[in-house]
Amino acid sequence: TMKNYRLYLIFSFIVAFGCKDQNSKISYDVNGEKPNIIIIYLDDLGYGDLSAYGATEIETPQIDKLAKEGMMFTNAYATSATCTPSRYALLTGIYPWRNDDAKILPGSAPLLIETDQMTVPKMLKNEGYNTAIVGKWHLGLGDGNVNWNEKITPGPNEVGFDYAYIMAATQDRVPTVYIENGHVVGLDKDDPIFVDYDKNFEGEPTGKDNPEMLRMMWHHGHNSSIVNGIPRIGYMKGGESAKWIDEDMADEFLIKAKDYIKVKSKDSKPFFLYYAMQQPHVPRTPHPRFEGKSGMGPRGDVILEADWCVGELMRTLEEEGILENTLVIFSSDNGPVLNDGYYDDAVEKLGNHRPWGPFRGGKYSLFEAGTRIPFMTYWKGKIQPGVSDALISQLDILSSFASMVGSEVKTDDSLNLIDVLMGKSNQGREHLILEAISRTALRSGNYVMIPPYDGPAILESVNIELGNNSEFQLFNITQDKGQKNNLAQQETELLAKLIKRFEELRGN
Ligand code: NG6
Ligand code: CA
Repeated sequence: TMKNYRLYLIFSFIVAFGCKDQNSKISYDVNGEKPNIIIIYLDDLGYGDLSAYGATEIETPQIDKLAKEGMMFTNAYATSATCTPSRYALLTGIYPWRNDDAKILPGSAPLLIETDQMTVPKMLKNEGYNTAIVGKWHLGLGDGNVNWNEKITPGPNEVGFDYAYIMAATQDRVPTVYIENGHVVGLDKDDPIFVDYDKNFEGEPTGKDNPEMLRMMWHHGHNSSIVNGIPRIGYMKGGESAKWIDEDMADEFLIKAKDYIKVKSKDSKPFFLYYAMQQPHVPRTPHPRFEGKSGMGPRGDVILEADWCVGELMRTLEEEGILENTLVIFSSDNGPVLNDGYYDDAVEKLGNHRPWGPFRGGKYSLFEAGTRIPFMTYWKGKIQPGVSDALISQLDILSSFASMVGSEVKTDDSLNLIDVLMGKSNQGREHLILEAISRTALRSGNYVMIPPYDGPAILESVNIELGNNSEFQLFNITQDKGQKNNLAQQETELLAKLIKRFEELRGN
């Protein structure tokens, strides 16, 4: 009767559309389309740091625009809770825990990516792209014995970037110089640079011994060489004329990124730009234009600065007439931290701001805020505005971009989720391995399973819960975002299933 008929209709509807989704490509027909691609990547920006993601104490209108006019992802992950492993996986499509060397690197570390390894820029280059990185590298340079006064190689140019304008590691690590295609910018041959991560150079002041020279005080670590009154990690000597000015770094990277876009937008080739910004990583050094603007101290100020930079970059795309021909991805390399080694008021002036959003933990943590980050895709005219809760990882960028541009490249770890990125499908991953300082956990469906780990519950220096526990932890992350309710004792069957899956995925 009527009721049966209705059921029949619903049933046929499910059959028709359910099957279609699986078998045929009703979704975004990529057709090897080759738009320009820009990845805007922030450093330590938390899920809760943007007004689009619910922040009420800070306004980020430019980045919000990407979220509101593009697809905003609420279940997207960085591949690790720290920078080097996260960036390694972003560029290679390989889980960072497969590589024992993918840990936070000193500024003197050798190149982490093999020169014969596939990378996002290499894949795109093979498909006719011009490729560039502007900003933070932190994936090692050279062979472990770099002479900073000669051509520094191998580096980004050898793993797929046609153009590279980078800082070697982090803003708090030496050498504090820009490197353009392997050459230290502005270096005076008569004042060579030396870098050492073990011992100081004779007669050089340090943050530890010369506090009178500091304009930013160190809290933990960060007490080696002093550059611009800021104590750093590692020792450095010479290279005076090449040293960057911290307050100008945002402008410097922005200018290089804009210049690259302006030149390449006139080319027949498409381009790929990896714009790896330094904010809000320490030391937080806003340009005076942004100083005091957030009322939250330097951490808030540099987020406002980054927001402005993103607006300028987008304006450049518009002025060059390539907004409708450019796919922009915005994200962050890991979760947020307040005090990451300097006294800079990040804790004191936080007020009601919650950089970690509704989640537990932060940078370094296996809890959710370590790797759950803001992530959005924007492509004017091609991506319809929307919010997606599909499970997706930055790991998936390699295979997804490859499929978009008609390349065969993929890895086992990196899934082709181009339809999800384009907002045409909500079928994300079923599961994902999360990583934080070489420990791993499993996200599967609505659940997160964290196996037992030794080690402190809290990393005291930064005041962040690491996720370590002597017991298994199991959370329904959809309902229990703050990971307050450990279900491991009651959901024993589910736990066993997830442990098994975790072990299969990890291969042990
Ligand atoms: C840590 C630093 C921290 C930051 C981090 C790297 C100390 C005590 N702490 O070792 O300040 O530089 O490394 O951050 O030195 S990341 O975002 O590049 O992973
Ligand atoms: Ca980082």
